[in-house]
Formats: sequence, C-alpha cells, structure tokens
Amino acid sequence: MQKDQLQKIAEELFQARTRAQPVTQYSDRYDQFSRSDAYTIQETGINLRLGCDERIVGMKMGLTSEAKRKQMNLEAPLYGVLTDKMEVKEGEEFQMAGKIHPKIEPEVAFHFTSDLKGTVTREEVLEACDGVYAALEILDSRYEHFKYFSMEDVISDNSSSAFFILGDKISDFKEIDLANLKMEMKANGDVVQSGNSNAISGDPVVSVIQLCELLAERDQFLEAGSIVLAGAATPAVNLESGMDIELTVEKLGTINFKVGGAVRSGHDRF
Ligand code: 0L1
Ligand code: MG
Repeated sequence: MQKDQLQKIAEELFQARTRAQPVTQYSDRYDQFSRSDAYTIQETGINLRLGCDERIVGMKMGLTSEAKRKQMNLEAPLYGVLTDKMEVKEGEEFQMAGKIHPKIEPEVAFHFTSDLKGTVTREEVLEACDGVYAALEILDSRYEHFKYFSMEDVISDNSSSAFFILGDKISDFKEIDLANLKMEMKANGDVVQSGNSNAISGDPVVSVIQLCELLAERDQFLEAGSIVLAGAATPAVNLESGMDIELTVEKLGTINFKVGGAVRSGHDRF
C-alpha cells in the first residue's frame, strides 16, 4: 500500500474513535493490504494520539485464546498499544456515551521494570516483571457491527483496544502458578464468563514471550515501564449502561466498576 493510503486509513480510524462513528472494513476496499501495512497504520494512529497529549503506557496482546479466535473468526495472536488515556481507574464510572459498541473481557496483566527484547525465556519475563494484576480490557472496534474481514483490519484498528482497568498490583507473585488461576466475571451479580488463565496462550507469561517475538519482527521491543495486558481467558461480553462488573482472578484479587451513561443509538451490537 502507498504511504498516503496508510496515513488516510489511520486518520479515518482516529476520527471513527473520536466521533464514535464506525467505518467499513479496509480489507474489502484495498487489494494489497499486508500485515506490515496494518501495523504501520496502527503506529500512525498511535502517533496521532501522542499528538493529542496521550502517553504510551504499555501493550496489549489479543486473540490469545482459542475461544476468542473462534468468537472473532480470526487465526492468530496480535498486539496493540495502550495509552494513559485508556486507563479507567477502579471505582470510576465508565461512561457508555461516546463509545461505539464496547465489550469487556477478563485478563491478566503485568508490569515490567526492564526491557525485553526478541526471543526471551519464561524466566527472563518473570525476572523483568515487578507486578501482576487481575485486569479487564474494554474493546471497542471502530468497524461497523464489530466485524472484520481480516487480521489486517483489526491490527490497523489498534487491535480493538479502547480501555483497560487494573486491579491491585501483586508484587509477591513468584510463588503463584500464573498458568492456573480461576477467573470469573460477573455482571450485576450473575456470572457471565468464567475460565482459567491457562486459556491465555496456555500461560499468560507465554503471551508476553509471543509479544516480544511479534515486536522483534518490526525491530521493536517491550520497554521497561510497560504494562502488558496478556489477553482474555474467555470471549468478551457486551457492555450495557447500568451494569456492575466484577472480575475475580484467583490469588490476584477482585476488580469492581460501574457502567454509566447511554451508548449512541443506532449502532448494532455484536
Ligand atoms: O483479544 C483481544 O483483545 C481482541 C483483539 C481483537 C479482536 C476483537 O476485536 O475482539
Ligand atoms: Mg483483550
């Protein structure tokens, strides 16, 4: 794809997000749309956000569970970028107004104090990490009907990343088996999803290893200071105004938050 086409798509997706007006999928409109083009669009879109006073705070891995890949009919893990404006603090009310069709999913997250570059081992990931969290990711695709035709569509759209919420930082995690934690998400007191952290790439640490490999393919690395959302253990659930969401991850704790406001009318929910 030409450089100006990549820039145009990044700008359209940026506006789709800020105006809460979804766009149609690009892989249907452009013949030559490579994975590398898609990550370049993602980076261009993040640069647009940095120009609006946002700051990169970390990365997300997505499509790390078979259930999620099936739900979205996509074939491989991908990554996106997190900025400071995407963080919703626990206890804050999340507003549906200005969002398109948000969904929520239960995750595990890490915080790193050293760089991680290229092929890294499980031990190196744990050595670089100073804390683990129960986490929630709020996805909000900028595409109509929350539908894609390809991985390239999703990657260009920062892998549907919209917001995230972290629980308490658990610094004493070395004795915890991160690959076998029960996870349960409730909405208004009812269990809406339950799973195990082993659904996240078999082990959330493996998801970080995969992220480092994907970054290395673009001559990039995971920087010290980053938060990483390792991926969801279950399919995502549509968010509705008035919901009280609660996530409990065994040994990592519980997160609660409330959903307020109204979603823009006229958008289809997936
Ligand atoms: O797993 C995820 O974080 C989602 C990545 C993109 C696919 C989707 O929009 O659900
Ligand atoms: Mg996710």
